[in-house]
Amino acid sequence: MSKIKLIKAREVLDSRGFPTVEVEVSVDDTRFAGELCTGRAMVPSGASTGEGEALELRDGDLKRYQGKGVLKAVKNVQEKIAPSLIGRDFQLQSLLDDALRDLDGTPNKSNLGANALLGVSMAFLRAQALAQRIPTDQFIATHFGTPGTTLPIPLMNIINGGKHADNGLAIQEFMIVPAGFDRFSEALRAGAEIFHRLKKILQKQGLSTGVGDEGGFAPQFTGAKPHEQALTAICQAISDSGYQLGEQVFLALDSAASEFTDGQGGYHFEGQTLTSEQMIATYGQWAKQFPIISIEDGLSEHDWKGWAMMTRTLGTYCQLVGDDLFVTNPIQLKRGIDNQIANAILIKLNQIGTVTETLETMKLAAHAGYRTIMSHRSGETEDTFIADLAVGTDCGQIKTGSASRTDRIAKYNQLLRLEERLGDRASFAGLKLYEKFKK
Ligand code: 2PG
Ligand code: MG
Repeated sequence: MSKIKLIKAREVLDSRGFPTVEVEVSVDDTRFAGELCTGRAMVPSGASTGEGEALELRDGDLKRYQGKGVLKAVKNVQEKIAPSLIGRDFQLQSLLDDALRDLDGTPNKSNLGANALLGVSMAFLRAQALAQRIPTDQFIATHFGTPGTTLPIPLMNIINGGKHADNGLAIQEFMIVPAGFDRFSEALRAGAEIFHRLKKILQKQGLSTGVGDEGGFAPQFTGAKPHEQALTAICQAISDSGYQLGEQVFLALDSAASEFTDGQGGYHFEGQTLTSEQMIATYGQWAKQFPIISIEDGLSEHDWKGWAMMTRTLGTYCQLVGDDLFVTNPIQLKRGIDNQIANAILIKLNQIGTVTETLETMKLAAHAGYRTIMSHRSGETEDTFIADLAVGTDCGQIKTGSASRTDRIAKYNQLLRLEERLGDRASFAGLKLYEKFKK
């Protein structure tokens, strides 16, 4: 690896128009003495965050960006991190990340901010890959010890609800899962075609086709069962596009259920307060009516008893994904594995704050037979790091929004480039990933 020469940070804007941290790390070029290789990275930001996430440092100065400025985090990079790292030669990404964690000194990065640390961590990785003339995804693959040739199944969030929209749907994400294809590019094409078809269906029903934070539609369904209306509209869009429902294209949900609890173990859902058992029964019923293959955060992050029940009840035929539940944290995941809670984990770099810890969590998941899904945040940027990370770790699934908004499409476009570059070596995760769950 090569010596760090420069670290620079700045405040930029994310897809919601709120500030976020961008970092540039420059290292010595391994081939040309005196030249530098510069890696740049931008940090995303969530809206429906898990309580156990690493701290995203915001200024709190209400005179700027409603308190959401990140100048403190930028200053921490420039004045606390840079002086201590510049001139050092970290032989491994993990050593750089250890140094960052030591500088911060807290378990949840609350001293310097996870947004400060993660920007440096990702930019350093990119700089090292550049210095060694290795594409970022392949550099990650070498580190992770995987082939780095699997293009992920896209979980495309085409109807947005919950905290990402303003339409009264409790459930945050209704995703299509185009898994039954030979290539990523074909799956993506199907996803985009279904998205466009859904627009026509919603228009016909007189519903709005404005999009939410992740580029999916955010219609205001007016019936008594708006969630079933959403699922029905999506199924129609899949069939009308000429794809086979439950053979080629499946459905997935992210309930983000922590957001609609009543604080006493109940769930506010379609005008009623439901128990955990009733929520599970609702999912079970839907899974009979619709080809739902994956449910994320189906219950609250505090409802571990409910989660155990849900895993026993639905876990044999459905991927059950812990997001707010596990917050990409190995300690939380270990607790889940030990108690047989969920069977998959959502992976978000900024929930834990460094690349190395993210990879550790993914390794732990893989060893326990849990699936891993690479994920964006609802507040994103044009940074495509997660596309490289998904391929570099062969994780098999990526959740990065709908077929609109450049912040989402940027990741899909990077995956198209990776598929092309890998050529014959590329494989698509495809149906085999869900073999276990197919009814
Ligand atoms: C989620 C994410 C991304 P947010 O809940 O999975 O879709 O949303 O970034 O708001 O936490
Ligand atoms: Mg989620």
